[in-house]
Amino acid sequence: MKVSDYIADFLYSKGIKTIFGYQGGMITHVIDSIGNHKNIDYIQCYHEQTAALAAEGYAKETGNIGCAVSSSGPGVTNMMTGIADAYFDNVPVLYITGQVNTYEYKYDKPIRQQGFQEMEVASLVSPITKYAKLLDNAEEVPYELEKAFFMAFEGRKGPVLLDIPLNIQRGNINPDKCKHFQPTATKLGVPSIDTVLPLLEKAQHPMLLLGAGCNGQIEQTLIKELLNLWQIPVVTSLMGRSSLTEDYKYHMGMVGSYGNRSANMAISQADLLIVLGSRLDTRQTGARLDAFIPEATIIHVNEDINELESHRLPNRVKVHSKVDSFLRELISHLPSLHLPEMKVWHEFLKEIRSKYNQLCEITRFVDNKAPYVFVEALNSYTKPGDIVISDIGQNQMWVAQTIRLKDDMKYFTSGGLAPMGYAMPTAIGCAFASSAKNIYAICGDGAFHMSTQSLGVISQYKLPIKVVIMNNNCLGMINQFQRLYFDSRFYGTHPTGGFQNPSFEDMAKSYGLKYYKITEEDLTDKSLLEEIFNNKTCVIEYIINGFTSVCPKLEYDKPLSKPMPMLDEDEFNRAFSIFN
Ligand SMILES: Cc1ncc(C[n+]2csc(CCOP(=O)(O)OP(=O)(O)O)c2C)c(N)n1
Ligand SMILES: [Mg+2]
Repeated sequence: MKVSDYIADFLYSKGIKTIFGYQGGMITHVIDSIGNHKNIDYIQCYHEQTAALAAEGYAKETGNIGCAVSSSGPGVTNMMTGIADAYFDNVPVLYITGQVNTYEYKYDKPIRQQGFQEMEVASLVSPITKYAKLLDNAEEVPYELEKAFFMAFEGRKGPVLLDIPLNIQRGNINPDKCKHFQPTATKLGVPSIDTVLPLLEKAQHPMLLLGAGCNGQIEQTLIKELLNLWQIPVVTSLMGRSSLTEDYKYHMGMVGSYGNRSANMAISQADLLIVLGSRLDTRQTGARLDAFIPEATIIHVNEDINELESHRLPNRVKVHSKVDSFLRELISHLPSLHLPEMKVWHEFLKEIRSKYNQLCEITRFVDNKAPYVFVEALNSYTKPGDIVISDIGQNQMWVAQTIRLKDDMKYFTSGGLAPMGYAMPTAIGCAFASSAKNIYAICGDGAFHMSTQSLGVISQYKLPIKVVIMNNNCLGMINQFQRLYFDSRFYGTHPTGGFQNPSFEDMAKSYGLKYYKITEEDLTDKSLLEEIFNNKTCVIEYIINGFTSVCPKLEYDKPLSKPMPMLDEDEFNRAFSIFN
């Protein structure tokens, strides 16, 4: 059997029905076999970065593995942004890269390159993959595919890469005679939570922090079950943002450097924080680790032992466990626990939620409200089951702070690598993976410009994607930084600093896409918005005049409870007076 046909069959047997990629000489056999496979669609993505991120979107949406392919050399370097993104955000993706023929490959020769577009790949991507291998022996292909697939899901999920020379792709094997991989799963057993239970019984102000590890269906169901039994207040991380809808009474919002003020104020009063499936990075704790609930105990639940052991926060009880196993254990023990009542704690939180939620924040503190008003308007048009994806920059935080989730709605963004140009490719992957009727890809003008070739795929397949350009005519996130720390010298971020956008209207139209240009005034025109949001596929350019800010935003040396703009001391102290 031809190796490339075997690869296509294998991918289909693992439930992969769409594969994203970009053509090139060294991957032609693999793409030919995928294209010829009657049950797999090959999607030419017009940029390898688009393909790599689309495969991630596909994996996130299906809960299965995604797959992207590219040719050697520049094809691989273009894919690396997506590979790194999948690595930092724990997304299982199999990347298959073409390589020059084994007889052209330089191996250990002390030269830079022997074959045209040859590049050593496995070592290059090893820090951003869970497993990466050059397959220079056709007989090993079955074993390595099985191993790579296994590795992508083993423990903390992530990307894997197989680099396959052209002559191996076109070679032949007898799969029955090849070696196969025998997985030896290091399954995490049931966690011992005996040490944790007395902490729960002692806590007057317990709180739950939901991270990326809570986004799965199973975890979400268990969390709801837990909250039915125990009304413990909740905050989420950016990546755990869609693990719980905001209608839960004690959902305090998103925590962190750009978190909601309500969440950051609430968490500061917790005496016990149960962190589920989050690595507690500095975007959540703020850079002042010493000021992050120093008196509280943190129960840190994570399946990655290295995250538990390497973290710099001292006041943690480490629980090496998958989130679902921990939750099951916790739920089973709850009825026998004597948990302190939370009347005062709940009262305080209700007050904080009513005074410092994001809508209050916008009304009180945001000068240029236009971006937030748009997200608010979007909240009235999104429907259960929709997918909202935000890019990177201010737009990401406007959405994360303000979007309201409805049942089965998902919100995706990039947390670790945060590459501009994330939203449209990810939306493409989601569109091929799901039956969601509405997918919103919300981009900044900078990021849109950086990933415009994605419009080609969106238009070609008439994907149910509404692309929103939050056009503040600058690289807003960096521009806000320059206003804060660089005396408003706007190099590279603003028209006064040499930054210029093309006509997005012409761009959208050149791809044959329906295009709308709207401003804040148009947001009150219900029939116009109905018309726009009723489009299956379109580009919406939302013009934002003037400088824009994310609010609240934590300044570098401040504790989490005091984001900018800071409340005056009196008001701040009054907010916590219930405890005095
Ligand atoms: C590929 C890449 N380059 C640079 C950055 C650094 N960066 C983060 S946000 C940002 C500005 C984004 O501008 P825009 O897309 O217009 O979004 P806005 O902040 O204005 O909403 C930049 C340059 C990045 N995250 N990714
Ligand atoms: Mg911008």
